[in-house]
Amino acid sequence: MLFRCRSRTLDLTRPCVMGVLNVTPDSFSDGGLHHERDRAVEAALRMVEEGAAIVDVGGESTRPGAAAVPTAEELERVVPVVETLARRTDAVLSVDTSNPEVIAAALDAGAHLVNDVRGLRRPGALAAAAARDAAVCVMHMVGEPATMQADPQYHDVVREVRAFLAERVAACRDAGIAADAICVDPGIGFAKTARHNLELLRNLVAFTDLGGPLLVGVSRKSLIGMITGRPVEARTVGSATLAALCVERGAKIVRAHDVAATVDAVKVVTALLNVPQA
Ligand code: 7PJ
Repeated sequence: MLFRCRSRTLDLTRPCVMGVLNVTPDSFSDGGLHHERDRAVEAALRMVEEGAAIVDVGGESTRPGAAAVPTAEELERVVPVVETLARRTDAVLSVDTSNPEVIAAALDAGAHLVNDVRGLRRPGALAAAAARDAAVCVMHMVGEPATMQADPQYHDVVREVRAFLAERVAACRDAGIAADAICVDPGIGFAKTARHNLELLRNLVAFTDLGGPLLVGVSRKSLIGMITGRPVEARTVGSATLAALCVERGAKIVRAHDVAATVDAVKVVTALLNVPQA
């Protein structure tokens, strides 16, 4: 299965890891935008060395309850980092944004893939991606990050998330995005209770026939914290284990903070999946 991301093509016969690069003030603690950018670039290059096929650059926190970031600030964080990385690595560069101006600017700076937790539903988002022949990841979420965890309710979470993703894939196709440039994501932790998340993960195979590769992000999420009782900085093993199980259930891209550990986990599962049957 080939995933076309503008000038890059990923062969997802072997599942891959998308490394998470947060370029937000809270993630790179101390002073100065320059310093912050340099650290982000170094962190991204390290992830590529550790085996990440994709680096997901995000300038807006989409964690539950997070505040919105003004466009100018998001541009200032994301664009220079993408520009530098486009020169310094062959990895696929993804931009984690819902903002049409940021989508356009990041793609013009050399990004290949738009990863939008809002499923490219903001006016102009789809057009900005399509006009630049970008690849897209459509993720399921209901509402906005600030309020999404208030009281999520579904009658049948698997069916509803699946229907949403099918509709978003159709919208992307209608906007002119090629079928082999679209991936789908059930959005673990986005407007979902722990039970919803577990139900989706158990039935992940239901999302493998939507026409594009399946991407899943579980890394360090509160679901892992709930299961293991561990704080965010001690969730590597839980996250990598769950990522491996996602791959076993059909995920082709796993989004992760701890790239080296996740790459190993994915390699182990992939080896088992590829054992020739006698
Ligand atoms: C996801 C994401 C995810 C995709 C975030 C966090 C929250 N993009 N962006 N899928 N999560 N496609 O990393 O905890 O699950 S931000």
